[in-house]
Amino acid sequence: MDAIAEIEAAPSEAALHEVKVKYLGKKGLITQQLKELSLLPPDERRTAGARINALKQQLEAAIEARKAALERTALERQLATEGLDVTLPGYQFPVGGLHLLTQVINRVTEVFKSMGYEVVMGPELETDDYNFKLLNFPDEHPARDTQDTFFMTDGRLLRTHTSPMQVRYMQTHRPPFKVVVPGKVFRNEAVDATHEAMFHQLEALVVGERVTMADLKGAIEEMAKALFGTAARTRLLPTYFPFVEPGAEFSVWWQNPKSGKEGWLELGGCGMVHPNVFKAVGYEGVTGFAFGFGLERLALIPYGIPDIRYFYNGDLRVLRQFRGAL
Ligand code: FA5
Repeated sequence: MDAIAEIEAAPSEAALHEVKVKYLGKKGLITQQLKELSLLPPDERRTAGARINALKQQLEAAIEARKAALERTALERQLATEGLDVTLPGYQFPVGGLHLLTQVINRVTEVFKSMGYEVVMGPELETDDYNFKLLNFPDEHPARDTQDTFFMTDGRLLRTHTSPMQVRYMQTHRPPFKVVVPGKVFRNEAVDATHEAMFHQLEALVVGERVTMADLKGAIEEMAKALFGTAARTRLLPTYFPFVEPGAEFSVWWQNPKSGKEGWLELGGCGMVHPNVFKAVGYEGVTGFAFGFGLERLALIPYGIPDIRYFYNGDLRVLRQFRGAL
């Protein structure tokens, strides 16, 4: 059998090694021939040497090729027996998610950002001045009773609404501007299915020259359409808040696409900024509107959540249902 055929037929790496030793080892046939070159006359030596060297290289290349082939077959055999079984069940890694309320807050602030509003935050611990007095709630005014809260011994209180940020923002900025303030608010409430002692509001304030009630209605309408679809409708009913004049409560008409249930969803209060509030911050020659509403309300009804307390009792069976809801 010639050497190349012998190499190509070697059934294993060990057999291939033996063939290699037989030809190229210290006492191998090729090595032997190279040693015997010196016995030849000089003119034959050169051609014989070239021939033997070429043969040697040929054999070396064949050995390398055979080695690679043997390795490949071994790997294939190993994969066939030890390969991954992709039908086995994988490991489940728990994945967290944003709380439904966080998702709602993010979504609503995105809507306002897209309408050119700036988003700012304010302190939850407030003074009586910011929460009431500068918003035109005089001392002893009965409107204060609608928003009872928790007081610190130094007279500060947990804010009952996000409206104090109207005053704080106006004191530090010049009009025109459009701003929204999301955040936590607190009230001394008898807690029930629709009232919590801690909840969230979003306040909007727009001030400039010739800002009108039509702009207010337009802003609420745009928000409703962005949140509930282009068929959404809004309604304003006159009501009283000391810091706006005229004042209104606003609702959106809302329809659940799944259950078909529909109705007016009362969201919050709104109105034109009261002249006394502008006076308190030293603004002249401008008008403005403000509105504020409960973010839990906004999430409760559309998602069919029957009780506001589900937002805060940490029951994962409830919260998991709203992972990535928006
Ligand atoms: C206010 O808080 C005014 N600051 C709103 C406002 C802003 C009027 C700007 C005019 C201009 P009211 O007390 O009605 O208003 O509360 C607004 C909304 O907060 C309510 O419509 C409701 O959606 C939500 N809300 C009020 N109390 C609770 C509560 N205890 N639990 C959950 N949500 C509440």
